[in-house]
Amino acid sequence: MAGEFRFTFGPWNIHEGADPFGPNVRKTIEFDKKLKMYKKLDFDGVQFHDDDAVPDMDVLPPEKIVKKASELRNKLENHGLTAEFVAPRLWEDPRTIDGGYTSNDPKCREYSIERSKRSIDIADALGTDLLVLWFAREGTYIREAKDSKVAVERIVEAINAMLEYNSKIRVCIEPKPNEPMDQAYIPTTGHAIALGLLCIDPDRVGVNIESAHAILAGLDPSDEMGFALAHKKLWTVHLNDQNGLKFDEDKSFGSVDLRRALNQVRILDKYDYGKNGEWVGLDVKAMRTQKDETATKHLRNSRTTFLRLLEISRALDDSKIDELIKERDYEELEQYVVESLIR
Ligand code: 3MF
Ligand code: MG
Repeated sequence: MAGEFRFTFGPWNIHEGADPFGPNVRKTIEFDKKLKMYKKLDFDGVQFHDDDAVPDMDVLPPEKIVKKASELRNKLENHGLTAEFVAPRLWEDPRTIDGGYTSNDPKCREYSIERSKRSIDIADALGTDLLVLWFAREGTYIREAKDSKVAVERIVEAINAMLEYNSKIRVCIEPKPNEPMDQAYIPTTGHAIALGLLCIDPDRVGVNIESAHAILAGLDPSDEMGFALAHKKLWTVHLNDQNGLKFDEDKSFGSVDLRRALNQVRILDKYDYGKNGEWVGLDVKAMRTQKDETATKHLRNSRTTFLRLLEISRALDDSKIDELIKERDYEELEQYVVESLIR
């Protein structure tokens, strides 16, 4: 237990504070300015939506997209930053209203697959082999709208097209049970890993576990991580926190339930997460009430909390824990863990 962790986040984590009931409350910070903030916040990696990297990609020919992404790679290098992953944004274009890969309209499905191939080109040009798929609209508002068996087959077909398109790319599924859809087709880590087994090259399909998404599915994020680790599928994480079953809050890591956060840090540390180049990703949002000047604190705070919990976890006496487990004295074990957090 002595690994080093490297941290990453996406530019969308510095945002204007709009919610479904109110407009922006903070000024937009342009992308180049955001890039300058990474190192100051002690982050070394950047996660991208495809159009964070190449904003006008839908109107550019493939060669131009690659050229722009290569220019961005130089810019990242100048900042001492690394691109961790690219994720196709398949939830804003009118062609993705009824889903991307699972849309009932074949033209929309085709668009989604083509767009994903362009995302892969961007990943390639940025020097990463990781493509994250958050299946935002791959689900339904009403169950009768889509056939769930066909939907799964269509997602498999789309992933196969990506795996065939680029022999190096690794596809990393970020499961989430709901929001924006009422019912999502790939709600949990188990679903994501099982989906990978249906693909032509299961070794190149893994998962991105987001704490809040697991909590929204009624699951413990560290157990989801354990499941993925047992399958050697935990290729990235989106750490954050979530206060019960409501909208996706993306709260700062550990801000709701420190013990739940401790257990995530602990399992990552125990199984040498990061040894194969995995990053500790955060997917956190500043509160809407936060003023412009202080709207990056949620990132620094989440990283600090992770590292503080790492210290606490490493200070726990494993032989004492083993003894309490042997004695089946879980009351004492629970108190030992709780005390470690309130000292
Ligand atoms: C939604 C999310 C997304 C994904 C991102 C990368 C906007 O709940 O968590 O963040 O993480 O699109 O896949
Ligand atoms: Mg996320």
